[in-house]
Amino acid sequence: MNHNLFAALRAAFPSDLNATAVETEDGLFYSWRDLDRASAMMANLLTSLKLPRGARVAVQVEKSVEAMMLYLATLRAGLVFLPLNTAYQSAEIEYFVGNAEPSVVVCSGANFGWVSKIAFKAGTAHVFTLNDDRTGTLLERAAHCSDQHAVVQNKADDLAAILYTSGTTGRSKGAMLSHHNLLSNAQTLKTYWGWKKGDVLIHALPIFHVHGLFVAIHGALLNGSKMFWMSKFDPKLVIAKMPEATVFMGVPTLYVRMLAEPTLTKAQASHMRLFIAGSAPLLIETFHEWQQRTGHTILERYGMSETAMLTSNPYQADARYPGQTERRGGTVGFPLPGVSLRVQDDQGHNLPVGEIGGIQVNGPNVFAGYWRMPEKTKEEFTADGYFKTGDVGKVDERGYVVIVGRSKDLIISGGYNVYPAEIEGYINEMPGVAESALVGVPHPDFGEVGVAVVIAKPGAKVSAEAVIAGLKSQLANFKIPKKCFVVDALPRNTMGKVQKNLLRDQYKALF
Ligand code: MLC
Ligand code: AMP
Repeated sequence: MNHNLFAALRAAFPSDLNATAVETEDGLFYSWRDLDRASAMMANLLTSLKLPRGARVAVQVEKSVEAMMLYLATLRAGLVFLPLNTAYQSAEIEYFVGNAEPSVVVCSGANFGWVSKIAFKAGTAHVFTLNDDRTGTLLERAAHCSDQHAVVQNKADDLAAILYTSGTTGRSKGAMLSHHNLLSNAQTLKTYWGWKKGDVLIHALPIFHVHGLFVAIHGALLNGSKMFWMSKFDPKLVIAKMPEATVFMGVPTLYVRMLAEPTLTKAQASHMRLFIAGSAPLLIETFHEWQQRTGHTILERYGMSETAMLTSNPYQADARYPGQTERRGGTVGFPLPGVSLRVQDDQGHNLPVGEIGGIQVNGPNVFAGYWRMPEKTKEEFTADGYFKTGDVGKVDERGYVVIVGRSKDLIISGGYNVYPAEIEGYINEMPGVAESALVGVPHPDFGEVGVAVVIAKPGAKVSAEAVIAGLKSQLANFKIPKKCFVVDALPRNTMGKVQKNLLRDQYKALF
């Protein structure tokens, strides 16, 4: 049996290959045949490069249907897909490319100069360009390749993708996901979320993270469902498309922004079947407001780069899942079928219902480990094979999982992760800076944003503006603190450790 994820996705294409698979906001229509042929041509191009098994294809391009086809082509060719956030700048890309040593790098034409320099320095043999207007050397070269391609044979645990997720301390870690991790998760969600014939997905998320790349794309493809494809989230456009669609997936910020639109009404949303939220905590206010405005109850689910989806609120009462009847705001629902979830204290004891501790998981969706970091991998798993999520929560008396916080020092801003240690490292390198602390505070749009608190060296002058400007020149835009304060001292406990909880409290009403 071939465990290649693409084989399963391809098998789910509808029999009418001329039907529309993707419709874009610019009025372009792609048929299922287009997806099949273009991914075959790109796969043949990749195959012609004669890369070793397990070679990585690193991709930092603007969202486009062709970028999705490149993902499918990479799977098809049995290679490993490595998506990179378009906001990443040179220092970030240098690290990922240096660490993953991809054989192929695909970037936008506009970035070719600096990206190719980094890639060639790291030993990458092939750098292609792909733009969001159907141009670039990747498509030029693929145009000469055959549109027939036999899907490469893969074993269940062969790698399909590496997703970098920042480390609490030190540098980012590449989570290695296998064909089976991804396919088993997609199949589970297809059943659990009741995907059915005629479903149409509004795809408005970026395609370099789990949510937009795996949950959304695999969901639609495995169901043979059409997608409305938006290169960038636009609340007005999503609302305008609701009468022709049935499923939407978004991070909480997207729901907050749609609620600010007067066109969001019960009538406008009446054709929709399912609204799914995740990647960051959905405020209970947003959950209730959405119910009132649209008549729909958002289904919140919880996942990670290392595991894809872990828990979900129920779609509807179902005899197969006894007791899982309603979607409850403020919870992330039940462990998905096949996922085992437990809560442990710091000493490694399982905690009973209602008690708060570290969430640990096990299941066919849980990743194989971090790329070339066996020690880190070992640290993050328990002796009996459970992955420590770094999320803190409990299981309530009805079995719903509730996330109450994180033991990892992480800020989730508009669904993107920001690791304070990384930002603090950059600030501490700046002239005149003695020390810094980055804390997450509530924000009405992004849910949570970073605020930097900085101490200057004795006699040195440091301005908040200079700190922000210095970070902007080096880091992805979503990592930039929304405010910076230069102060005389940081609050410390008796051990001398900075008390971030006090800083969070001090700045909690800033936005
Ligand atoms: C943009 N900015 C952000 C930001 N996105 N700042 C903090 N957090 C973010 N998420 C910055 C911009 O650089 C800009 O700064 C300013 O904020 C305003 O930008 P904007 O035009 O309002 O932003 P926009 O382009 O509309 O993007 C907002 C967004 C986007 C919410 C649409 O961030 C987004 O698509 N988020 C989804 C992320 C996602 O897919 N996460 C899934 C992870 S998977 P300046 O200074 O340049 O003006 C995962 C697992 C799981 O977590 O469970 O799913
Ligand atoms: P990432 O590493 O980008 O995949 O982010 C994963 C993290 O996002 C998880 O460990 C959680 O902290 C957080 N997360 C995802 N979904 C939810 C949710 N529904 N509620 C709260 N936090 C979530």
